[in-house]
Amino acid sequence: MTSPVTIQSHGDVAVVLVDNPPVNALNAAVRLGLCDQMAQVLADPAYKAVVLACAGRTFIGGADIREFDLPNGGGGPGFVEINGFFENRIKPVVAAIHGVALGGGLEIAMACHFRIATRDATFGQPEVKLGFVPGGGATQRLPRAIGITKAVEMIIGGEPIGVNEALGLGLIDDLFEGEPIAAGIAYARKIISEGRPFSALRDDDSKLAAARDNRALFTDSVAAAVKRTPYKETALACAEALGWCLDMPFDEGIDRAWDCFLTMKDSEQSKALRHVFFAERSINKIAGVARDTKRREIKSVAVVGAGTMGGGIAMSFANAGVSVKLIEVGKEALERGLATIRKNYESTAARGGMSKVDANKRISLIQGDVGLEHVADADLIIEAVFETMQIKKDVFVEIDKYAKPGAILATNTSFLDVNAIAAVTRRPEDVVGMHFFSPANIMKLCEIVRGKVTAPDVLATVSALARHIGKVPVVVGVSFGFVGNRMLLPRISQTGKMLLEGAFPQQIDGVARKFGMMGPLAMGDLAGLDIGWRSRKDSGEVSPIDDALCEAGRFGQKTGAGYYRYEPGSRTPIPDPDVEKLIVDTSRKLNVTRRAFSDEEIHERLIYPMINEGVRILEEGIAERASDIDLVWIHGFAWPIQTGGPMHLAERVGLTRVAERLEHLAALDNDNSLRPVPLLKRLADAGKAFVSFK
Ligand code: 3H9
Repeated sequence: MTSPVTIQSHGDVAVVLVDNPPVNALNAAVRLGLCDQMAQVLADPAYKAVVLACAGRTFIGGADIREFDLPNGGGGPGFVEINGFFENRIKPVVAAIHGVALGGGLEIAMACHFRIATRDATFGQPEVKLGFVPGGGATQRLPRAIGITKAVEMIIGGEPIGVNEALGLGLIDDLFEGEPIAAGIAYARKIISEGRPFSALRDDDSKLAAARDNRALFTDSVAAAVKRTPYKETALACAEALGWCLDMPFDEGIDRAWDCFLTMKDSEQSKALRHVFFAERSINKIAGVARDTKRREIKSVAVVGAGTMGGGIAMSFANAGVSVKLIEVGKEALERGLATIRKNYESTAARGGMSKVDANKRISLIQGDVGLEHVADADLIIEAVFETMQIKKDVFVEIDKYAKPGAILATNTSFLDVNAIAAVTRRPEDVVGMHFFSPANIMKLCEIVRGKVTAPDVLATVSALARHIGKVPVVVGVSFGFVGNRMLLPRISQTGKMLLEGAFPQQIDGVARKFGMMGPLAMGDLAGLDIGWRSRKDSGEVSPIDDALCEAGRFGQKTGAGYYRYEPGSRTPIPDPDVEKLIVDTSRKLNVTRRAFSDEEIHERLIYPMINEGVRILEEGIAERASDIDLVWIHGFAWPIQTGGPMHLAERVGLTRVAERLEHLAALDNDNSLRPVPLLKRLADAGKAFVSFK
């Protein structure tokens, strides 16, 4: 088998070239190839210097994450051995970097004596986002390269930096234009001709001196970085490993960090985060849409409806630097919408969340117009009007009248039938759902709802555009509530039932919070209880506790009281004895005997019926993959990413156990709707995973 690592001989310079598309990940073959080829070039007296470069679109994107689940990590040499070759004291080694140098990629580059890069290169240690500390030496070399404070920021923050910063910090030595191989050779020749001394970061503690003298430099930067990250547990482990570079010899720090990496990569949390990493890549593969599908050109975007959702959607575009037109049917509604947007940006700027200049720039990217005829020049029109079928249909008839041929007509409906909306137009193939989640300028999810006849290029175009504005586009099918809201319904029903039968809001929310999510009742208060109440009045449905709260004028945060009470100006929910009384009275009125709920039962009732609905969604083909459902919940409902989403969690708990507990709940409540759906039973009985279902 040919090795993905080869040697190119250029006189007295050897180029060690990695060619392992798509991102030159360090799998076992690459690691072995690096060791073999480096051993060879170091031993060959013909070479005075070595260049490490990569073929394809990027330098090394990191360790091959797919190998982490293999026995023995896929085999092959480890990082200590590989880095030893690059860090040799025999010949200078230049890393010529283009694209990204991430994780193990940057770690190998730091073992080289010199690093040069193209202007568009980026450098980072994203391991924290995968649930482990960097294992290939970054915790010991990065602080020696750029100082401990910045190293803490990069390793705990996990965000990459660009070349200007890297150059300023001394992470790289120079920039180059053009091809990495030619540039690497030229740089190596310069070193040889100048007889430039070379040394390894392991031998240079100069940038550690300040923090060794004043520990607070380290501890303060750790405290600030840990405060900002959602990955607290891993961040603390990274901090501990970084501290070793101040306290112990280099080799000991390297060995301990490696051991720490090995343990952490096998944790449930890391498995879940890796699942999310691959889930986020797999959404690019849409059934029936070829990867090279030609996308429509989107030069101008219009959002119809300047309410909360419309405004949030417009802000999402402006935040990504894309100009957008906000359209209303009346001047007053438009002005109110634009004023809210302005206020949002100004208050973010006042809090220090962005500069005033930036806020003004974003405000100026949103232009308002009155009248639906103004959609005429838009390539994409996103409707975000009131959630009523007749209103949506009326608006689509109008949009269809004015929109130019080839324009994409998207609806932001959160529940309604996209096919019925498409059917009122003369171009149903151009109609698609783009379901943003509230607050639309913050939440990353966008459910791309595929209608019966939505054209493949429409799906490809809106998915790419959503990605361009920083959203996570998940293609879903038409169904009441699509994926996210449909799965929310069983949770709402279980929550109402538990309240009526014996639990109080703070207990239910406490269980959800412990799991890592906002409590469903505090969330209800935030969203406003009156919205559901009004629509139940129209439909004749009842939700006894919610209805009783609304009848008492408790609409949630907006009235200072809902499931909780709120001090003026505060969003902190405070348990309220009046609510407990109202709940107990409602139970009594309905002759429901109250009982105690254990936290475990609450947890199961909140989560397992949702999972059951998720499996039904999968079985019906409304979601293409179980991992798509996980992304919907992580990016649309702030589901704790560390658990990998509801479907991943179900697999880790065991599908058999989930099915058994659902049977138990169904029997307890005498409620067949809680019984495990056939696919769940089938997979559980066969010991199979969701991925086996097609
Ligand atoms: C690490 O290095 C640990 C160290 O401390 C060492 C410890 C000893 N492995 O994102 P894309 C696949 S941990 C395996 O669409 P882009 C990806 O799944 C690692 N596969 O492209 C996709 O496959 P497919 C630290 C990987 O241009 C294809 O490549 N490194 C890996 O938008 C294209 O990916 C990271 O966390 C990988 N490491 O972005 C970096 N990376 O086509 C993770 C990618 O079948 N990677 N794939 O769907 C990234 O951030 C982006 O992929 C990158 C390219 C910026 C590199």
